[in-house]
Amino acid sequence: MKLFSSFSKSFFLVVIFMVLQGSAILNPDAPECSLRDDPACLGSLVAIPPPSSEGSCDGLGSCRLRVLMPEELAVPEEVPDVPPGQQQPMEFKQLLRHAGDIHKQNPLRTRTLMERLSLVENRVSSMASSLQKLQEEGRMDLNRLEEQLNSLTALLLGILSGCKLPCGETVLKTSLLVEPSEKSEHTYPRDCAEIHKQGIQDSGIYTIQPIPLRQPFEAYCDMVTDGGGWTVIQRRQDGAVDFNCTWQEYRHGFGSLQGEHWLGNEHLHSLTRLGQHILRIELEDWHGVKRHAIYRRFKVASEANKYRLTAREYQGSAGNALGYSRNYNHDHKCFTTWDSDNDNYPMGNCGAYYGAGWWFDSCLAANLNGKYHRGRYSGVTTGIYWGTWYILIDKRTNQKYSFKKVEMKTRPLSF
Ligand SMILES: [Ca+2]
Repeated sequence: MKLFSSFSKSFFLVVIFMVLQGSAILNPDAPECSLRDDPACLGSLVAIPPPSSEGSCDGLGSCRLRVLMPEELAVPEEVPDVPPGQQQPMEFKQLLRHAGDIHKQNPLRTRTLMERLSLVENRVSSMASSLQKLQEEGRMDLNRLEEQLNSLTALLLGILSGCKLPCGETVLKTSLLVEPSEKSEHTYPRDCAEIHKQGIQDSGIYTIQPIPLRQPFEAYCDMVTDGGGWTVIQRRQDGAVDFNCTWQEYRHGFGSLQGEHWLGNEHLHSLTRLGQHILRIELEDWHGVKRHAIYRRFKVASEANKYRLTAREYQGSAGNALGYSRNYNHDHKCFTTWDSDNDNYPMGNCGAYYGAGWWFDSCLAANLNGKYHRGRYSGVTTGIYWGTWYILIDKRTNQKYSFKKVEMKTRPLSF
């Protein structure tokens, strides 16, 4: 809840900040609005000082920001030229930096609060999609962004406190437009960690809702292991479920939450899209020996990005098979199934060859969605495999080893 609220709040504050600074930003979702080439577009973005009533705040559209904080609220007169080569979408940090440069280089002029708030309303949706895209691509550190934006809250409060009611009402209205999801439709806990924080410590199946307004779904919560609060995303234990499934099956999930299952790539994305999350992998061999692997940076991208895996900062006892070597590295790899080849192997489909959906490289140092063999087996390495614990091939017997039990689970890093 907190992270999502912060994210929504961040959108709002970012846009407020941009507008107050009077700086135009490139919006990758609105290419028709070329700040450099389109005079009409420029005109709509440049501040126009009011003809009279400066310093007053006596009604809608007449508030003067410079009455409150003249230095801080001064804005550049013109939208700056965009440096060659930077007309494509920029990272958010670059946008902020670019805005700072503008402020220093141009003459200053003010605009009314209502004009700025109007721009806020118009830009929220496109900014939201832009920032969401950056977040999904892992190019924006939400926590750092939140810190930066929190410092701007005082500025916004200063505006509100200095204006009469109509201004405040407009800001509140804009706020409602920006944060609809925060105020409703979040009827279930975000994940198992949130359930655990409510004092529930019994493992089992619960309904969770990582994203407000979207359909809630069920997941198995491990409330015991290492402090509990884990949302289980995969389990293997008896071979009851065939994991050689299609893209759509992996997308939605399959199996039984009580037993073997894959929670679903769409749900993995929902659970990990905002904030920082841990991936915990638990392995058990056929002698009852247990080991685990933890990745303190875990994320699954959207379907548009082929559910690309982020699995970094390993800890544990089973070895870092997901980051085995330069040539066998599952981090930052897309998901592949037999009917959707997104792997790094140009000569074929790793998913089809090894009979599993997984974040294949070219092809594997780990595959926990492989076929359920009972211990050792021969032939193609189709089993449940973790290359840093059991070697791929036993040189003595020429056999491979598959695990008895596997669980994959996630929870927020800040749990
Ligand atoms: Ca391929």
